[in-house]
Amino acid sequence: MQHFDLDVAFSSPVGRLRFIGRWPAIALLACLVFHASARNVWAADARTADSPRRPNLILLVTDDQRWDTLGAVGNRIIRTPHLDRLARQGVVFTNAFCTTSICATSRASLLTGQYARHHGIIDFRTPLDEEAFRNAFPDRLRQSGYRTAFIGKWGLGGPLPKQRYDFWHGFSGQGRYFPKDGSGHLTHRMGDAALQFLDTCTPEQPFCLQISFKAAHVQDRDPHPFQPDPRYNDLYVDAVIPRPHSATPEAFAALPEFLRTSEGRVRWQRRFANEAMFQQSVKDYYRLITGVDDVVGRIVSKLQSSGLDRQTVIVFTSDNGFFLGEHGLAGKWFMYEESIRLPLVYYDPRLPKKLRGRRVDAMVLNIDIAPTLLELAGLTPPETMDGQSLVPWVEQRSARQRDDWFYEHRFKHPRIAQSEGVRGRRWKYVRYVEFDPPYEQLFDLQHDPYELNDLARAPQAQDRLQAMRERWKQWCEQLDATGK
Ligand SMILES: [Ca+2]
Repeated sequence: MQHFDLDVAFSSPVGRLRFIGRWPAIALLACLVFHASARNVWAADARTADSPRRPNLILLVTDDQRWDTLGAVGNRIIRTPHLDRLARQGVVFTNAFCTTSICATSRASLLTGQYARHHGIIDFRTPLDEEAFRNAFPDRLRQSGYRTAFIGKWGLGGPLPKQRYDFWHGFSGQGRYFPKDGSGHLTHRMGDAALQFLDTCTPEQPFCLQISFKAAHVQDRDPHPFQPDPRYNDLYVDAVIPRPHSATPEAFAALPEFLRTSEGRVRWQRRFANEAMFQQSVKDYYRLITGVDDVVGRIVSKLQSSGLDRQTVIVFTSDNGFFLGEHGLAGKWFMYEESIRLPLVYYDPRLPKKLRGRRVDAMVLNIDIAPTLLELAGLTPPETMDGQSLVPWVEQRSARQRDDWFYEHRFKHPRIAQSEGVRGRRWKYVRYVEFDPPYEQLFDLQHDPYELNDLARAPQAQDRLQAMRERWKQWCEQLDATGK
């Protein structure tokens, strides 16, 4: 601050006149020379010390990690000490959701800040088009001077966009936890790549690093679906994972037939069909997440040792949730809470103490991440973005509370019924759009948080059903009117 005050004294007319009145001409000349050099010194200082400097950004995205698999949100079995520490020193969003619960679509939403209806990615083959890339956060940040990096599962179709990043260590498709060359578990190797990138970072240029972990996604078409690093084999061996409240034959029997015969049930048979399978699958799923947590620890240590920690914001989330046997199902896709809720930890070392260690219960979405990163970088999100920045929630500035939001899942699969819906704070409306007439569900989340009692055909709920149906229609019209 002293520097700043001195600079003002020299710059202001009053300050100059005072000097001219007292000093001879030679002293005035010396003063002006000093003035010019002082301005440069103070300006350089301001860039590094008083933090008008833009923060580094790290976005960590896990795969298929459900919202409640962090110690920080009350899971007493899973071990995630490094993420828990970030949560204690940061902000946890306890009502975070994806607008589409499947890898490719949700990742496109993370990049572009858009609903699927707007970015148009509903399968694993279609790439983002050039305009979508240009409006996505990595391009915007790079164009504004950030050094950008991507590590891990790209998850979208088309050629890998290596040239759009300054540092690229991504892969297409699903990847393998254990590569044929025996070079170690994929999560650990992604951690190595992250440290390699951080080694090349300096305080002079802000960076944005996105790591998209494969964990805790299953290894598809493998007899052993959850494949953690053997170093975690001793973890959780004595734990007994409690069966989820809605993982009952009655809950399964209450589903419509197209869900009872869905891909969710096919995969349930392979993972959760009996108690031993359930314990094994969930423990391995937890081990995969603990592996990610260790990488988070390595990244935080590296930031500290390289002096970048005080200027680096870390946002941790997942692309979608995951059933662990609820309703007799596995996988995701459908609009049940287990499938659509995300973990979301936000850590900003620059936050004052009074803003740390808080929980925000406002409904926030995967489409909010991109505008958040842009706001942190001092950029205005492009008009294409549907989401809204999380920064006002974090800084306790006035933020617009969502009353509801739109869900859509239009991936074409013979055993995954396409759905749309509206998720309000209390009411959830689901519409399986391929049936004629559409099959609807209505849940009162306040009185039925496990979604065991579908009210869509209950006489007393018909007014509410009609209101939610109208809301769904309004959302469709609004999004169709603003999209391409
Ligand atoms: Ca996923």
